[in-house]
Parts: sequence; C-alpha cells; structure tokens
Amino acid sequence: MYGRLAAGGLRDVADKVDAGVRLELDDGVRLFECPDLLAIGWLANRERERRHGPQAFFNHNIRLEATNVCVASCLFCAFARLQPGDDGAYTMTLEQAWDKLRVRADQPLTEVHVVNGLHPDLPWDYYLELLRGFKRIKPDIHLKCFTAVEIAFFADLYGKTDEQVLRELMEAGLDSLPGGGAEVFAERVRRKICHDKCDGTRWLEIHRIAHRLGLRTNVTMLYGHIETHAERVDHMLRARALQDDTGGFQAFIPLAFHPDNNRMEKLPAPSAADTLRVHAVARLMLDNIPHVKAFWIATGVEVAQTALWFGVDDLDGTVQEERIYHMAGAPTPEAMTPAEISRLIRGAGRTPVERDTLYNVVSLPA
Ligand code: V47
Repeated sequence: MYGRLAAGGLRDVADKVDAGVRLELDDGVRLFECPDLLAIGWLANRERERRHGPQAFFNHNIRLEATNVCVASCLFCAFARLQPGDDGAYTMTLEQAWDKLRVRADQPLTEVHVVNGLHPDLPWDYYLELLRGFKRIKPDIHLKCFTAVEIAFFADLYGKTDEQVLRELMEAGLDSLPGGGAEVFAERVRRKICHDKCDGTRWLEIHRIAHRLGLRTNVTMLYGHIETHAERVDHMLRARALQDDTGGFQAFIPLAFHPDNNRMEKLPAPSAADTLRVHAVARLMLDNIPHVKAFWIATGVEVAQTALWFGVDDLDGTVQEERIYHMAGAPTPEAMTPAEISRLIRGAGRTPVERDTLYNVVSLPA
C-alpha cells in the first residue's frame, strides 16, 4: 500500500501519520484530491483500528423534532416551515412530544435526540418542561437535545447569555448537545447557505462553554454542496483546535447533503466515493476526536456499512421517525432495530457494540 500512496503523491502524508505528526490544511486537501480512494481508506482504517480494533458502535435512540416552524432560511433545508400557519407546519404539544417516549416504554432506549426549528413564539418554559417531562417518564434516559444554533437562538430570543441557557437546560435535564447546525464553518459558505443563523465562531464558542460546564457534544459537517476541499479541511481543523482546548467532542459526523425539496435542489447529491473519502479524511485529520460516525440515514445503509472500513467506528442509532433527511429525499428506512444494525455491522466483518450516548458499553449483541 505504501507504493500506491507514493504513486498518489501521498508518501509524506503516510509518513506523518506513521510518526504521529499532525496533518495540516495542505495535507487534507491532497487527501481529497488523490484519486486512489482505497489507499486513503487503508490509511484511515489503520487509524480507526488503532483506536477501536474491530468494534463498531451504535445506540438505541429515538429522534424527535418537536416543531418545524423556523425563522432561519437555510438553503439546504426541506424540513422548515417559516410560519406557524404554513402548509405542513407543526408544533407538538408537550403531551404529544412526551408520548413519543411513552409509547416506546417497552424498548430499552438510552437516548432521546431532539432537533427543532427556530420557533419565534414558544415560551422558554416549553423547552424546560419538554426535558423535565422526558425525565419524569424515564429518569435514566439521556437527553441529547438542541443544536448550538438553537442555543444561540434561545439566548437572543429570551434575553439570556449562551451560558445561562445551557445552565437552565442542564438543570431541567439536558445531558449533552448534538452536533447539528455546524454545516461548514467557513464564512463564505455560511453567507451563501445559512446567512441568518448563528455563525461558526459562535457555534464553536457555545460548544466550548458546554464542554466547560461538563457536557459532551458532537460536531457535524454538511458536505457535498458548494464547499471546496479546503473549506472541508478548514472545518475539521477548527473543530480540532477546539478539541485541543477542551476535549469535549465525542464524535465527528459528516452529513451528506440531500438535494430534494429545498432551494439547492439543482445540485447533485454527493457520490458514495465522496462520502467514503470524507469520512476517511476526517479520521486522518481529527487525531484528537475519538469517534467518526456515519449517520446511516444520510449516507445510505450500504455506504455506512462500507464506511466501517474507511475510518468510521460508529453508525449512530435506531433513530425512528427521522424527518429532516426524509423530507429532503433520503430513501433510507426511518428506523433500524438493534438487531438490524448488528447484522449490518457483522456483515461488514466488524463487531457490534451497543453503547450509550457517552460510549459506555450497554451490550455486546450475541
Ligand atoms: O444541522 C438539514 C442537516 C442536521 C439537510 O449529534 C441536512 O449525534 C443533508 O445534526 N441534506 C441535523 N443534511 C442532524 C444532525 C445530526 C444527525 C445525526 C447525529 C447527530 C449527533 C446530529 O441535518 C442539520 C443540517 O446540517 N441537514 N437539511 C439536507 N437537505
């Protein structure tokens, strides 16, 4: 394989990885531009196996989107409705939201993952009660709720600091932050695709505060639209720099752009080869983030399975009732059972490990 890496002009990059020397912007761009995908996958796989051996993690979770009313106008979004009365707009009552957990009392769920639109009129107490109610129903459930974009929105809407918002949510039961809303940190890209929500600097600052307060968080990257290779690598490097300071990120999650029913629908979806490469490059650039996750809803089930040999060690979870990707045309199922995910992982020659949100082992599926 070293011969192939040398032929692809990447021998020096491979030597750096071998010597534990950090890759920089130029190295990352070259990893994106070298045609030999398998050589890059091999390098990333070595890093993945060094950290996690044959293990591949997943969790038993549900996804909840309590409202799709949203004041932001991200070009890639097929989920948001701008006004409460718009066609297809919905906002769950607290009882309806809690029911999503109540009706699954028979499932050994460990996590509720909540992502909402930025609703202009809900009272602050709605969000606090949402969390308190979930904990009343299932006290040991882990609540991974609200992206940094939502935290910034709450702070501005309710006249609080970002830290106050996080502290009050934590008191109500918040356990960690998901990685959504990061998109691509580069100002050029954000100006074009999501100009009216919190910028990359504030997104990172909110995660810095969350880490200081003891919360673990994730970081995503929406790829396959207008971003350049350098902007992808820059995004990874900004996450890596924060991780050097705090150590609070658990997983990096590349999110494949889905082009249906949104204002970027003229763009093609990223190819499977690009998806495998993005995950592999993330594994190589992000030497300080423990997990690289393939969100199977976004990548497609088969590509997520293959990605387990391209730097990925985690497949997210059972999910159930996902809307953001399905409204943007994702052909994936809306849920997988733990048995189905385990079969998928085993089919790739990896060892399934059911984890909780903080990567404690819950079970080793037989
Ligand atoms: O921030 C929206 C993305 C994200 C589209 O932390 C789209 O464990 C592609 O962040 N095509 C929300 N992507 C989902 C998310 C997430 C998913 C899985 C796990 C975790 C985690 C977080 O979905 C948004 C945005 O980047 N998104 N529309 C679209 N058309």
